[in-house]
Amino acid sequence: MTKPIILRGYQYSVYNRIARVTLHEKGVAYETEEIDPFQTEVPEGFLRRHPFGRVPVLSHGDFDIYETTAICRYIESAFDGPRILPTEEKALARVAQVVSIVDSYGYRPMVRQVFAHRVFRPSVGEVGNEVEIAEGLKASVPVLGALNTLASEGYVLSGGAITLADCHLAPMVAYFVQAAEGANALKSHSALADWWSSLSQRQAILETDPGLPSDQA
Ligand SMILES: N[C@@H](CCC(=O)N[C@@H](CS)C(=O)NCC(=O)O)C(=O)O
Repeated sequence: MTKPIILRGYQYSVYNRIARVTLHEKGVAYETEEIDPFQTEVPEGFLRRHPFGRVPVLSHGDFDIYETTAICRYIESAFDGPRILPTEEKALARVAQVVSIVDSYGYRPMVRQVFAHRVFRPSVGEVGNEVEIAEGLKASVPVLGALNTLASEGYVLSGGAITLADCHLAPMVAYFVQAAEGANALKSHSALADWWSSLSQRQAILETDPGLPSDQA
């Protein structure tokens, strides 16, 4: 009997979407369980699966995995489907670099500061903080610059086969460009802007678009 595959996460989480994009690119069917980690009380049972109370967690039968990079690498090796990790060593190194840049330097300014304060909070009736937006934009510029350099070089993010670099970066850029300031900042990084203009039309990206809470009102 095939073991159930359940992605436990929050529909608006970029990390949850990274796992979803990866599952879609691999053509793996899965169920979802909605867990909002920003609630004051994360369900006790969920903390047993993720001791840090974040999302997502992927459950394959009784095997639980947390940390998105580990989840995506598991999806790559446990299931058939197109390869999303290159075998060539330089391309593989660039994939790891993009993932690490996004996690270490991109997520907070691009998502938690620019997108959250300019787009998400207003969509739930809250007022965004302009200082957070300005700081986030400033900190996003070197991140876009570094990613643009890697996209220009050609190993990743440049129109070749889809890799985990695309899956990891796409949800962050999808949110960032919903802020006018974010869209503007991307425009001046032409290799990265070209990458996004093409990738944003891919089925895996379109199918996993969570929209905004206000879309459901
Ligand atoms: N290192 C974690 C990061 C996951 C993460 O930060 N997820 C966010 C949602 S996008 C979260 O659960 N935040 C809850 C919180 O910060 O309390 C991973 O790679 O999975």
